[in-house]
Amino acid sequence: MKPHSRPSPARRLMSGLVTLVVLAVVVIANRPMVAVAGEALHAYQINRQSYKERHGHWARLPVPRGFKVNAIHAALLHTGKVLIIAGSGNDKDAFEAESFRTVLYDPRDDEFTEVPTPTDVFCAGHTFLPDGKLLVAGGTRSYEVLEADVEHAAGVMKFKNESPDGGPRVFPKGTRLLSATGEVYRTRSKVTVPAARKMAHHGQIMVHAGEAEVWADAVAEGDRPVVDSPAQYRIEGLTGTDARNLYGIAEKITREKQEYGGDRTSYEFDPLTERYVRTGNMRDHRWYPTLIGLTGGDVIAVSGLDQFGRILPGRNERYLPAQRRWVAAPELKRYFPTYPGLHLMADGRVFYSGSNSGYGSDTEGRTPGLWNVERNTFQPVPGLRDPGMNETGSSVLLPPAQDQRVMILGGGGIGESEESTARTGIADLDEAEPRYRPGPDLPRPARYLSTVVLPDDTVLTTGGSSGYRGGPYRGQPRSDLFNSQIYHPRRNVFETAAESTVGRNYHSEAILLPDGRVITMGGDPLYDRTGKNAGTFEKRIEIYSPPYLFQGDRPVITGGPVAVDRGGAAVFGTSDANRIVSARLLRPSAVTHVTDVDQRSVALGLRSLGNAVEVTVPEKSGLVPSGWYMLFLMNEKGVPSVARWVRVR
Ligand SMILES: [Cu+2]
Repeated sequence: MKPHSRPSPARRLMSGLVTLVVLAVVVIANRPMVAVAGEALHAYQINRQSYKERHGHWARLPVPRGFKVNAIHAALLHTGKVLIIAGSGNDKDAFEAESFRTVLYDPRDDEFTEVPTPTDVFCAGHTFLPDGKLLVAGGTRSYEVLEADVEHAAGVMKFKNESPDGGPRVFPKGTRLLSATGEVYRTRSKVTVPAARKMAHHGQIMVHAGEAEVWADAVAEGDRPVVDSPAQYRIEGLTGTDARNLYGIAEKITREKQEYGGDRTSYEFDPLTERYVRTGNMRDHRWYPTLIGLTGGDVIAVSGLDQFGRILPGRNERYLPAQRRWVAAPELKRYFPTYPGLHLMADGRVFYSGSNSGYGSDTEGRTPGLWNVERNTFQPVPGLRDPGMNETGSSVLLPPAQDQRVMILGGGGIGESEESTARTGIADLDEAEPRYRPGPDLPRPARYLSTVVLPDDTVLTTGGSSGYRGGPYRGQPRSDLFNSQIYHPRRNVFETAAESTVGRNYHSEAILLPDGRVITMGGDPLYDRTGKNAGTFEKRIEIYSPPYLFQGDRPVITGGPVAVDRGGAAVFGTSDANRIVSARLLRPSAVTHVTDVDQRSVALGLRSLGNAVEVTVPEKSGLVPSGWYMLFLMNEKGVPSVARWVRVR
């Protein structure tokens, strides 16, 4: 992408004037042509070299017919390909047909390929492991049922087994339970109830009943089978001691909305074989969990809805990569809303920015803070403006990661609130008592804003909408945002970038490509253009070329090692070593619901060696977690090389 040389200012002014005069003549001669002329003028302006140099340029990516999927998740693999995961793609028909999708996109030749998707990974969590595989855990076990569609009252039935003898008991799907008033309920799936356990407690033998939960639906329609308070239910067909030992208990049986249910399937996606490989299941079912790697190499899964759509009450768990299995982590009990925005800090603590997506208590778990995952203590980080507007906001570890500063951008009120905010806040987590300080406001209030760390220590922010899922905002039926901006941390300002042409709200994502461009995908509006009918999922893809790609020649990395040690140095060949002013390792993104725990940019020590540069990698694993990175070299004009993939050990 070598830009042509710039014409002289006088020539550019002259050609611009000629175009304007021509356009003016067209407008005057033919009034209905005004709109067309306006578009032509806009197209002319954004395609000028001088405009691209200042604001960058957007282009549509043609997607072949069979590969248009609902991009719910996206991750950049160390093979250079983009993993785009839909699962059922928020499409109930696809879910019921078990049509789950994943595609790979290769930005080097614009090729798409299909990947078999074994289960519904829609709304799973994910993060890269040190070996470059993508851990994907959770997903969708059941779709939501809106209140208006609940004809049969339903509830979660807890089967109890008081008998320590006779082993586990299995009850098939459709098992009938009876209330004291004679109402009948049927189980939605098979349930296996473990035997009771005998435990010695202060010298006494105590019996703990075995328990297992299952959805139960009333056989009769309407409100009569609704039960508002906890009650016990008889299992039809049991007699004698069985009838005494085995029974059901439900907190309530209602006609309320049934939330999405989580799944506990877990995979490592292998970038080399391009396949999902099963690992041990999670301990809990999780829908909307955040996965984050810790300094020791373990990953934790945080928050999520369980298989009955209930938010997990602080139960988090740990993945042991060497054993490919999940273990309970009661020592990490802490309540967060779903998809919490978490960032690994240099000292191993986890910063919860406050941003989150979708579900959770109005009050609990909403305070930003530093989570010490060794001791399970939490230091609140105060000072954030609009503290009630973090849902569907985004947060990012500002570049370079050494600064230890996290920025939160936008967000909205809890639930389907129409409120949203333009505020940003920045917390310097190196301070002993860190607090959020105001950052510059976004041009417009924004939810679902994507943030992408660029190799030149800036952050692209793009997409989003002011209203809930692109819907009504201040009297307008649709509220997608097309403005993009680039945040400059050193100067603490947003600079206007070229406007995107596709609106992206809920279920959208943007990630940095190894060639320095940014790909944007997805968007899941609640309504169509008129605001009256259901929206359709946005399947178009755009690619943004930042201004640094229009400044002339790019540095070239000609060679170097595939792996480097943390704390060590490595030499990379480059033709113009004396022009290289900075080197950065960018960890590839793995993003969903604008939550990108992985992305970070690490500054490297740099020494010129004539026809090569020597770079030094920082020592702290909290700063440079083990894994694959993109090495970018930047010249004195801020132009990055195409990245070279390097594994940090
Ligand atoms: Cu979602």
